[in-house]
Amino acid sequence: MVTELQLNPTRVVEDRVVTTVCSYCGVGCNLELHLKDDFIFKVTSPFDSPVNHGNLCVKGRFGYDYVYHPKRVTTPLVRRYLLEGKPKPEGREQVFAISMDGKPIPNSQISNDWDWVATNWDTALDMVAENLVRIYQRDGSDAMAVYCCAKATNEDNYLLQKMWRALFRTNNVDHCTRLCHAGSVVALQKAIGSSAMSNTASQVIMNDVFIVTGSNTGENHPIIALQMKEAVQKHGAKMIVVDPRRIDLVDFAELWLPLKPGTNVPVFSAMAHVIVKENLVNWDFVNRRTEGFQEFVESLEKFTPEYAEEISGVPAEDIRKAARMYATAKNGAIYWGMGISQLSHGTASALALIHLAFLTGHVGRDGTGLNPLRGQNNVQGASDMGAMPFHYPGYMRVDNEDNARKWEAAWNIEPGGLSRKLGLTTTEILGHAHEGGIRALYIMGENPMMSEPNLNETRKHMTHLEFLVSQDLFINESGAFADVFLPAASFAEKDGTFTNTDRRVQRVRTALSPRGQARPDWKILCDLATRLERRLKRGSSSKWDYESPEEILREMASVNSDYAGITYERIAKVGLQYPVPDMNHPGTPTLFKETFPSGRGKFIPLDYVPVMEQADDEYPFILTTGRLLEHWHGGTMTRHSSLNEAYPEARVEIHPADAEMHGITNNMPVRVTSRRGEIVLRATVTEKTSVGVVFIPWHFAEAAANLLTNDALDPQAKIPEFKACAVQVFPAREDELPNPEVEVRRGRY
Ligand SMILES: Nc1nc2c(c(=O)[nH]1)N[C@H]1C(S)=C(S)[C@@H](COP(=O)(O)OP(=O)(O)OC[C@H]3O[C@@H](n4cnc5c(=O)[nH]c(N)nc54)[C@H](O)[C@@H]3O)O[C@H]1N2
Ligand SMILES: Nc1nc2c(c(=O)[nH]1)N[C@H]1C(S)=C(S)[C@@H](COP(=O)(O)OP(=O)(O)OC[C@H]3O[C@@H](n4cnc5c(=O)[nH]c(N)nc54)[C@H](O)[C@@H]3O)O[C@H]1N2
Ligand code: SF4
Ligand SMILES: [Mo]
Repeated sequence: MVTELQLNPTRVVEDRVVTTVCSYCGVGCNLELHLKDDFIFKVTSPFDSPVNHGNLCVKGRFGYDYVYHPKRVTTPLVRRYLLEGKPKPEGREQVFAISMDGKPIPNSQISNDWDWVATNWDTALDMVAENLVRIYQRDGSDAMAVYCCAKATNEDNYLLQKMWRALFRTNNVDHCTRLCHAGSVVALQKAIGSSAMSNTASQVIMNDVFIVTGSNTGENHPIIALQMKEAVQKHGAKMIVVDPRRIDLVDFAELWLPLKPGTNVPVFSAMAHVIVKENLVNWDFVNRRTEGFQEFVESLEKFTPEYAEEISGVPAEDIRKAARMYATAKNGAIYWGMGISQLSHGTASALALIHLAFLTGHVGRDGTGLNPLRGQNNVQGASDMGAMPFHYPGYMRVDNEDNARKWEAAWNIEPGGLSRKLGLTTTEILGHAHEGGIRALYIMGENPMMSEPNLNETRKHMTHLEFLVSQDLFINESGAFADVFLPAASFAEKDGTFTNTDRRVQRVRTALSPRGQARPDWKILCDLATRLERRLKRGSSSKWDYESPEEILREMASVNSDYAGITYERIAKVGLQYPVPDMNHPGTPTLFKETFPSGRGKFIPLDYVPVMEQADDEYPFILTTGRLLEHWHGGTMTRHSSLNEAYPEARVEIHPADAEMHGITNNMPVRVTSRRGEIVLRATVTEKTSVGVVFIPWHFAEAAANLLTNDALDPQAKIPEFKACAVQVFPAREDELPNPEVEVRRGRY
């Protein structure tokens, strides 16, 4: 039946069509899942969707089949040693070598006590509750940490952070936003007091000039890229691309500034320098809406276009041109991504962009804006829900007494009960995994063993945890270290909401019954929290017996006014863009029309700080890592999907001039080494990358780019420098290439 449906989807008459939201990127495309016999045989999109107007990229259209993959885990799993009440065996370092079906790899010295054993929900949840409470009662709040999940719904994330804060009284709560737009978030918070995208993505057709920088929009936000191309081709807008790679948008750009990785601050500060020197400043905006201009202008003196050219390699004249184009536009806007934030000076890079908008007044009107393109389908929502160590839902600081009191009242907790101490970030949590530090970690839908930098270090940290729970669809590279695995329902098997990159809260709907015994995240969490509450025996208890996800959202919205006017009924067909302060409010497509949340926008003088690791004789290339259209992050979803056939193996991009010098030809296996690790993969010789820079996508476990990357952090945002480290590239032999069949789920460590 399945095969017939797959082969002839156009001839099948569906039983029903369920409207929902794509589970991949932050664009938040609306999907119609066409079902026959509990099977999705086709995906289309409504033409009247304001987000994607009937368009979908290859992931939305074809990438959902991970839902049916035979390796999805469909029963709770616990390690044999736990089930048999034995002490935890040695050899945690080896655990990752246990294959997906639970059988130890032959010849390994791994104890059978590490076997996964399938069990029922009651047993698994009791074991989780028992161990978490044991560790908490022994070591206190500082021993507990949780990773929330930007793939899961708002409701799932709200509950998980509530559970950690209310029950374990800690703010050690974070998620992948730390590895992503943390630099942009800190910069925007400092400069204007808000961190979401200011405008709506589809307003790009109202721009006459727009800058796209550090964003490979064509592969990573394809439907927004479609609108950018439309803006250029149908509406006469001029696009400026600032990116070291020749990404596909360059073909549509008026101007391309191919800067060296890590040189954003000099390039954008030089643009500011030109705007000031040539008096292209919007004085009315600067005077009315900003502060700190004078000191900022003094700091710009050194950033001449010639100085920026020397550092970045971008011709001074092109920097001048870009500055004039953006400053003299009627509606200018900036769209940015990871090439800005994932640097050890990510905060400064984002501030350099914010300054340009302040100088020109290109913010606070339709068709302008400061637009960090958010990555995961629900990273905006997870952040809004308080899945972060410094904030409750609604960006209410945890160290503010009034905020803490509000949430104590909402969660029925005694005054003073919630922790006022800032929690640890994702990039700090594993580093604190040792005696006297973090002992228990709960991971809902993340994969640090692929997504964190310097994986050889990360692996050591993982082995130092006393108790690890993984709640996911698959046993990913991190789940391989877990003590208990809880199988979650996928996006197609649950109800809830996702909030997309332009703050649009949209309905996610159940289309399928969960596979096997898998359960929606929110249900698992309600059940677990009830057990924890019972064991903790506190005087009062918070609410955990929710009937529906909507009840969860309403609880959150009763304290977080941004979501106050959002109900499932109101967003049944079209999502609402928050802030939606009351039930009659139509939503807010454009922010900051009158003022910024912090009042005036703050100019913050900057210095140029180079990337942490420079190319040298030993490691003569700069490695930059990023993404491919067909794949997603650590590959847990797309490598368990037919999309894997479209791009089955890891490849490193190298410029023809560099390839020739190092005796490398197209398709040749090469070994790439850094001070932290090495991988073997095939080379693609291409001018898409520039001289001295190699590019590796980080989707492939058997050649994991993060074995090479540097774990140096931005001191303010704590985001790692994923976009630049020094590497060497050597020719290698065919037989040194990893075999993905054997190694994909184990990783080559
Ligand atoms: N297909 C696909 N789509 C995705 C994802 C995925 O895994 N696969 N992930 C999602 C997520 S979570 C995110 S955060 C987004 C990320 O989307 P993007 O921000 O587009 O992500 P990247 O591919 O990491 O890199 C962005 C660009 O930064 C450039 N760059 C590198 N260094 C510098 C620099 O120093 N300065 C400048 N100005 N540019 C630089 C790179 O050349 C690249 O073009 O994508 C989302 N969409
Ligand atoms: N070198 C390098 N490293 C990077 C980056 C880079 O550009 N370069 N980018 C960084 C960025 S921007 C990001 S956002 C992070 C992402 O890092 P992670 O969030 O760690 O990566 P994902 O692979 O997206 O992990 C998502 C997991 O959620 C699971 N999942 C999917 N749906 C559900 C659900 O409904 N419920 C549950 N419980 N689980 C679910 C998936 O199976 C998968 O295992 O990586 C960062 N790492
Ligand atoms: S653009 Fe993003 S949201 Fe839209 S279909 Fe592609 S992955 Fe899904
Ligand atoms: Mo991201």
